Amino acid sequence: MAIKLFNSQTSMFCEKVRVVFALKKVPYEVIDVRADERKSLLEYTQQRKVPTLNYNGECVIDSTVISARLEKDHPQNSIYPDGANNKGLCLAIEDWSDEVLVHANHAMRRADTPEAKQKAEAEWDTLFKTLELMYAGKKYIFDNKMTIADISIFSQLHYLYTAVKYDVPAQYKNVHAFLENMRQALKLKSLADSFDAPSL
Ligand SMILES: N[C@@H](CCC(=O)N[C@@H](CS)C(=O)NCC(=O)O)C(=O)O
Repeated sequence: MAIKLFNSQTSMFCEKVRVVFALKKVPYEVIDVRADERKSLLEYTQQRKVPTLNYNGECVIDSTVISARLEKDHPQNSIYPDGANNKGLCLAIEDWSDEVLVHANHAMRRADTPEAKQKAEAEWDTLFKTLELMYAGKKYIFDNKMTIADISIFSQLHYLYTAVKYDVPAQYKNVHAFLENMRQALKLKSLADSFDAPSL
């Protein structure tokens, strides 16, 4: 039985999972949920969220759970850093990115008045300052190893750039350097491209 990913090409959480699949070189089939307005997803799971996996017959929902599950069965090219302390920190950053950066993304995307835009920019500014410190003098959060923390952060920043069409201000040099490192590692021609490579 094949692994099937219920996918939306524009979802940041689906992109996160596609990167994990690619890093681990695990083959999978894509089911585009937009093709039938999520009908087959609803039939299979009784819920609307992607990414969802039909993992050899087992239903796995949520990018964090899917990533952990892939790691368990396919430990090659681990998405976690070495050591228990670093793994805990990595999981906390993954969660922060998935819950906090996504909120700022939604706020920016939905901002339809100058006041709302200003508020969303202020929210992002605080987050960029945090990210700028996280990436100071480092290629990835855990030095030279790309982990799920970087992948989660990248998928949110990439969504900000591509779907929300908001550029990271030039002053955040470490954030720009991180985006460029990820662009190269994921073999994207440009940051405007969505990541859909089957393997890296
Ligand atoms: N925490 C979940 C979030 C998933 C999520 O919010 N997916 C969005 C797309 S980015 C979705 O499918 N929303 C459709 C809906 O809620 O109806 C994860 O990490 O997978």
